[in-house]
Amino acid sequence: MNQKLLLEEIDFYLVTDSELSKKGTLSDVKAAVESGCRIIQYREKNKSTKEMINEASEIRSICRENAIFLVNDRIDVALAVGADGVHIGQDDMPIDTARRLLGAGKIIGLTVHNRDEAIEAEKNGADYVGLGPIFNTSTKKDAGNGIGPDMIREVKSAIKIPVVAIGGINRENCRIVVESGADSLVAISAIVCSDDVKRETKEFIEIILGNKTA
Ligand code: TZP
Ligand code: MG
Repeated sequence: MNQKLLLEEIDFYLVTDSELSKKGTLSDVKAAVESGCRIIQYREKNKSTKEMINEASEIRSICRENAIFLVNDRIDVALAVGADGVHIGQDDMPIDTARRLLGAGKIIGLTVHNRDEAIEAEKNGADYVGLGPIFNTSTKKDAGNGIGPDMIREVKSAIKIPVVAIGGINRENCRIVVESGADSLVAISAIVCSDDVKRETKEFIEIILGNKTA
């Protein structure tokens, strides 16, 4: 399977959060993949490297043929478990260094906040950009204020690689995100704080697909 081609077709993207999760990261990943989520980013800020490698290997197995599996920040963990790639931020390892370590076949996503950063990300070889926070969010303490959905259109018109929208997105406001041109969207708290991750994921996917084909 060519993961980079598949990336173009992704609609709903789950990022894990063990601090907010009601049922735990592995349970969230399993439920989301069973509901049709085809991209998972393992984002873990509190566990030891050993714990992360154990958990990431399990996620690798759950995703296997059904979902792309990326690791946030930790290129070493991604390499150790054979993940499909990484998601990095503006202050993490430079893209060209990450590319050298990972190889051409792996996916590298970069967080951007505006058009200029998105153009730079594409130029430096990112496979997609994560744009946000679209709305205010308390999930990422240093995310800053919401940039608003209009920024999605602005960034989309400037680059060719997929744009993944993130930050404060829930079932009520996700239509405007899709209508503004996002290729894919992330919801963290809306999913992992839910009592029924399976149902919540399905509902997001249905809304996104309904709006994409409308
Ligand atoms: N990066 C920008 S906003 C954010 C991250 C990781 C948090 C998104 O979480 P939520 O709960 O979907 O607002
Ligand atoms: Mg980071």
